[in-house]
Amino acid sequence: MEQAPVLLAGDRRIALGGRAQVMAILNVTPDSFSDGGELFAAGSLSLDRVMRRAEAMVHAGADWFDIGGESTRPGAAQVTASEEADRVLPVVKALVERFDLPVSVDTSTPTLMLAAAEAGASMINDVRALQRPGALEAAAQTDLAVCLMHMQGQPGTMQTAPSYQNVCAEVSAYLQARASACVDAGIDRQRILIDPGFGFGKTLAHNLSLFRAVMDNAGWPFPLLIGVSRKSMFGSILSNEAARNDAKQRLSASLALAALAAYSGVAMIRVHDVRETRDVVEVIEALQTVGE
Ligand code: 7PJ
Repeated sequence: MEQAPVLLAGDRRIALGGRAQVMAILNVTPDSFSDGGELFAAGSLSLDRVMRRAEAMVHAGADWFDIGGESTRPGAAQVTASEEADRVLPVVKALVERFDLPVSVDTSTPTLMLAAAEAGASMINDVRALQRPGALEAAAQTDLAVCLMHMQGQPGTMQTAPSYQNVCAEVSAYLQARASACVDAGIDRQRILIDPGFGFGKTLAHNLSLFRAVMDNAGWPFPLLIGVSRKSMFGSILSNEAARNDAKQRLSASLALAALAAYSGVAMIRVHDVRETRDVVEVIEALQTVGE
């Protein structure tokens, strides 16, 4: 019999295959495109504001936190490893102390991966799929789960001229190769999630083709994490002027894809709007578990 899918994340064993997990985005950057700087007061990060936001997210039904200290928005200022760690680590420590939710750290920085593990984090979420020198080795030294995301190019320039022969085949092959590198480095297969990286070096057509491949469950080699919340692809699709110009006006669009992703069996959905997404995934779960 096939084993029930599970995600190993530190000392947690998280059952997959049921309701899609809701990962709550907590950006601790001053310049995020969708919730830029709200957690800052007088120019510096307010731990108090972060914890109040986190508490609201727990009440709203979050299953995970995802903490990011580097903005990957095109044109965002580069952050040094020590600035990134100064933003992220106090938050990870405070969240682990206060809540029972697993904490993911959105980073490509090997020293921060190790420090986050030490601080009690459960997952490394790397938009560069552990390609920075030392990142694979750092992740392998921990027992955290890893999310490997596909990106073409670098954040500053990735949207200039994205180009693929066959976007789905290329993204899938890349993620398979990065997962194999992880397994070769000693990372248990059950610690790995993969993510097509919506909006990271992709045109609207690329994003839509990839999402169709998610819906078709087209032989993805590992459980999927999906991040489409408030992304600019919706700005290009929608006729609604407000949503075209303002990321916060893209809730319904984000929920439409959250529903389809959940119905397609993705393991985790990374979102800003926790309550609304949790409602969606619970309805989908009811639909999928109803008796004959
Ligand atoms: C993603 C992410 C995503 C994963 C960001 C934003 C930009 N990590 N970090 N997947 N996006 N795994 O939230 O719009 O799509 S930052």
